[in-house]
Amino acid sequence: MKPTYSSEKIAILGAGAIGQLVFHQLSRLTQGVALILRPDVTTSTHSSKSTKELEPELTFLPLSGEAEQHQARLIQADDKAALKELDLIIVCVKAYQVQGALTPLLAHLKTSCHLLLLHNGLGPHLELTPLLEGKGLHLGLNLGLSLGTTSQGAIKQAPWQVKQTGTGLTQLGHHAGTEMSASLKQLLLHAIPDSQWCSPILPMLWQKLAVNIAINPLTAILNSRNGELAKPQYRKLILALLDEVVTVAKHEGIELEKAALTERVFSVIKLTANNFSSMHQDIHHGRKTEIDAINGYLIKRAKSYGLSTPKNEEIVNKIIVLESKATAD
Ligand code: KPL
Repeated sequence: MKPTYSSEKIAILGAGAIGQLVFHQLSRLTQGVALILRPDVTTSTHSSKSTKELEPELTFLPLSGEAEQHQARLIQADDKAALKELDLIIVCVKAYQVQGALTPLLAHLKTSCHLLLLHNGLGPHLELTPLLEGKGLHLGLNLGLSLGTTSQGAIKQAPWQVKQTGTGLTQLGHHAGTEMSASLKQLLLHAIPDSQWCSPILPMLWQKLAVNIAINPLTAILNSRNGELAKPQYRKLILALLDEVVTVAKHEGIELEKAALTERVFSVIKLTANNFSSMHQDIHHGRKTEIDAINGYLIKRAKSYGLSTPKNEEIVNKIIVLESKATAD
């Protein structure tokens, strides 16, 4: 018999491909998972006055098996009563959108609400931790913050339709404030295939960061699929980027093993050889990239220790040029 988790009130902030994928995975086990309409975005789906009453049917096309439909409850960002009830908000917006999307909600959350950030790259947790602690103390809040990373793949085919494009490991773990309740952890780990709770979580996020540092910008610069990076002429540059990651991580108290990291990067290149990385796609579609939260994050952390990261700086500068051309077109 399927376990039920009816008492937990969960909402997802950011109805992109990963947000909707996680929505469906949770909705298989529990009813009433909500989507919070982002306060910093108005789209045609979000702008109608009647959205408060809307409960759209979302469609999920899993990798195998029949299409599934789950009904979502939409929560407006100013619906204080609905926000106050939430036990968990899973934040699935891009790293550079986290603060803008989350800050207006914080004052309306209940004392024990928990936040889980699930985005590529790192950085928002550093801005958020003092904000949460500050807000918490001031408002008597006791929020908790968990962080995660997922290698699952999905694409959004219509505003309320996602197709799963790949399976992959999801790693979640505690970062600050109150720990997530055991029942919420259990629900997440049952709902998301191939997911694990990691303690500590930061070393896992740094390993994923290293993969993104090595693959994403290079594929955008070369205008290539991930598999191109398996060619011997790119190995030296990839190793140099990873050297800088290992050095900065060490200053953060995180030991990354260079050989294992290199093996992981080349294994991802091989396993995703036919894919276009998310940064390649951002440049291709004229969107802002996540470079600030990926190679940019490494550079920022390096500077705080007086370290230099010339290879990563070179790469970031190239992406900035590409990004400004792409977004100007
Ligand atoms: O996470 C990725 C991304 O594109 O953002 C990788 C692992 C590089 C797969 O494309």
